[in-house]
Amino acid sequence: MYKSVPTLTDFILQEERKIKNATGSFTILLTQIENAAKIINSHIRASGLADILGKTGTTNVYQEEVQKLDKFCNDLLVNTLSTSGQVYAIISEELEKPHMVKEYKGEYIVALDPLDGSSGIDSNSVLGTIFSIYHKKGGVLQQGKNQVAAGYIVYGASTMFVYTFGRDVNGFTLDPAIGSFLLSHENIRMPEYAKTYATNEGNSLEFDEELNSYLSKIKKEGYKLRYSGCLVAETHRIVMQGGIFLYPATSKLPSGKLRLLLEVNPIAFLVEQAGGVSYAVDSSPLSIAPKSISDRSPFCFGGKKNMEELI
Ligand code: P6P
Repeated sequence: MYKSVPTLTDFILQEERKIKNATGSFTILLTQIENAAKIINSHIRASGLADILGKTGTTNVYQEEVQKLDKFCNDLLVNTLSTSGQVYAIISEELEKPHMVKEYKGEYIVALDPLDGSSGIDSNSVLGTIFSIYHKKGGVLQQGKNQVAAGYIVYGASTMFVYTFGRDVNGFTLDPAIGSFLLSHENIRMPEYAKTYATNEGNSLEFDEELNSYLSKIKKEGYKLRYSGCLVAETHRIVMQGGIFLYPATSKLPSGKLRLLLEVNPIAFLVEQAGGVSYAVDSSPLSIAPKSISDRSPFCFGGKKNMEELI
């Protein structure tokens, strides 16, 4: 008897059956994100061939150069989610203000980084998509602890869909032969301690003294540096193998660089569900009340013991 490995769709449906009076709305939403991820994956892997490489000549609200692939991914996700019938509003790194869905309004608000690490497109680096889902009743400026679900797609050696709906973290690997994400990493738990750190050492002249003394301490202890400039790539490595990530406030960026709603909160939510610890200024970023959709926050996360050592 062929024992089939659950697909992402099977898994979402079986989880839905555990929730009484579930309407299937969340299942449709997640499946639409999955569909968009498959299309993004095929474009990323073909981007060396199609004329989808390169810059659009425009910049986004964060004054970051918008690559053609960024725009493609954003437009695809916004269109897919807007027509899913499950979404009330979309917040995206590529949109100046929330996109309020006009027809087929749904119950959920989705915050997106459609293509994380896009500065690495032309160098064929690992890229990602980050998503964060809230109920609409709290509006677009909710604390990260209100998230219904959060996750990322990492376009690496293989393409994986990793997400949590607030209980545990599960990873699905795309099988290109059948075009389905298959459950490959059930209930992922982040290792409590590993001697690897990820930070942009190029900014260390702008780090505060305390942080620099922590960094020299761990270097003396033989930590390895692994840093790719793509939050999803760092997150996936640390979720799987342990370690610590730091993007602190610096003298040039006193609120840090990472976007609270689009990057910090979804990753923090997932990391904490995998048994890791996340930190903004003096506590988890999930309790920060956002003031605007473009809020930034200092952010560090890692294995429990790594974070105890830092804090
Ligand atoms: P830096 C990518 O642009 C991003 O938003 C995150 O994915 C990544 O962690 C960070 O910025 C990298 O920033 O300043 O080290 O290039």
